[in-house]
Amino acid sequence: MPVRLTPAFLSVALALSTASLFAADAKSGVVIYATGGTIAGSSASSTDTTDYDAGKLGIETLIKAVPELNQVATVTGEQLANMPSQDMDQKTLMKLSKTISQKLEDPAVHGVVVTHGTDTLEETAFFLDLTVKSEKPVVVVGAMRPATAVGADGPMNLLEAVSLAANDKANGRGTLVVLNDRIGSAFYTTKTNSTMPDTFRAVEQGYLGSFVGITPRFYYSPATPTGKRHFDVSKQESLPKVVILYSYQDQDSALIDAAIKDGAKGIVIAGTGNGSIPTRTKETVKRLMEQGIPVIRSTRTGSGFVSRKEEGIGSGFFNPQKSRILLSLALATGADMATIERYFSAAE
Ligand code: DAS
Repeated sequence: MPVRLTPAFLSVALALSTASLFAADAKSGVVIYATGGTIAGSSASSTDTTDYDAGKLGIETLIKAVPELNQVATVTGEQLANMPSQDMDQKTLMKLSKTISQKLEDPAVHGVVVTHGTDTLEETAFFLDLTVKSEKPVVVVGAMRPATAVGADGPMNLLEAVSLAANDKANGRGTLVVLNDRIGSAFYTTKTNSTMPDTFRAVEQGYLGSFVGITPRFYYSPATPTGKRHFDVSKQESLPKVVILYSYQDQDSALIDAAIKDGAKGIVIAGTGNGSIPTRTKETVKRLMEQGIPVIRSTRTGSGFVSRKEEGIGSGFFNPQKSRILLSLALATGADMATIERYFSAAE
């Protein structure tokens, strides 16, 4: 099945002929790091949007499919991995973060784009937001329909992501997420729907901006999320293991204990409501905290704040998957319990 080009790209080409709509500096250097996902997905059927293979097409194919990229920036691509994002691991994350940090020091590079599967895109984006220290834009982009599908969203998403990474207005905003014509902050954005193209949202915090044509339009001037920290992983080889356990009626402590036996150095519980957990598990959580093993109580509800807890630590605004990344980075950089509690409190 050929990668679909014609109809969508024709209209993009027409839009590009209106030069005044176009804010990006045509000479900006943008590096695309490809890691796989649906944006590089392929299927034998043009109507297959669920059972295709993610992470099949190489970065050259993705770039060639969107010749308009060259009008937005001087684009180069590098294949860092090619996997469905459920297989993303800390080794690749660390490599990505270190490679991007180094690359952004190059004055010829205005920004970088990371192509990624959407399933764990928010985790990688959050990790990069906390570990890459640069005023230059880092944009993480994916697609919900494979490149071979009717109405594939990947080519336009990629073009918008590169346009954003090439644009001065994206500077100083941390890592950004682009899908479905919208720009989100990696700090808050999460995947909210398993199959729909408008899946990425920050339920309470909203979007930072959107695209008009392929020009990014921000709603606000640059701001830093409250309580955002930087973690230097440049000398780090690996990250401590942190697991997520899902809470439900009848939950007991068996899996918490099993996780610790398996080498977990921290636990995140996707608690019910405001991070509540069954009474019978509280003693275990208390014991782990006393032993210096942090237990973060987040929420399985999909949004909202988890307040301070007597047993364990409330996750603040961080959902379970973001809590896992934050706790792992906190442990890797030697944070003590009080510091970890502060990281999750959403305080400055
Ligand atoms: N399995 C998905 C992944 O790679 C496909 C996608 O959404 O990109 O995350």
